[in-house]
Amino acid sequence: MILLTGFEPFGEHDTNPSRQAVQIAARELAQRGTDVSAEILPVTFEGSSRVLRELVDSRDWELIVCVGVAGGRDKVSLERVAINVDDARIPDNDGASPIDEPIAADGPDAYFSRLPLKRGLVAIQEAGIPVEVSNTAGTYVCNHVFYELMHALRDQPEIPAGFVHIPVAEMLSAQDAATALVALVETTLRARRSQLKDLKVSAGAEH
Ligand code: PCA
Repeated sequence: MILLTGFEPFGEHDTNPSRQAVQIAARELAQRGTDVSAEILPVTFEGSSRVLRELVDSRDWELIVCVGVAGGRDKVSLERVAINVDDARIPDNDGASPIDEPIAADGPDAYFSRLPLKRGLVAIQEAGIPVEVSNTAGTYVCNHVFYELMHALRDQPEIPAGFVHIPVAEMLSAQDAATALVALVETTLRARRSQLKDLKVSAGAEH
């Protein structure tokens, strides 16, 4: 069973395309024989951690991908790294605005994604969807959830897990974002089942 999470709306966003994208992706993956649970997280530092940890602990997952929207981006962003800091640009949906606070006092400075990012990049390109590898997930609730996810799974290195930012719906439809997620999930499962290493494809960037 695979876990995909999206987020509720927040800030200036009346809807959050990550919610629709994970629901469409879950439906399409189910039609192709892969069981997926699509869950929605609150856009709060405290609540997202609590809900995510309960979900992670609720069963043995084969793969977990958390998804959020990134306002300024025009491509699907496969996030490479989660950093151990909250620095809120705007208050979360509880009104909380942590500034320069560690997410886990005893945790490492950062965790890397455990998704085969370059395989995902190529698979999503082949599906015709604009995509990049991103080296920052920001310092708001998405980075927070990404960090919490990897921290919760730190003793289960066999479970691939990571985070994807998608553009706003005006930039990329939820259907196209879902197509990208399906490609990422399927290529990750194939790589894991056949124990394939990630591809050596350059995706270096200045950001
Ligand atoms: N995007 C925000 C949090 C929730 C979401 O969808 C972020 O990028 O941090």
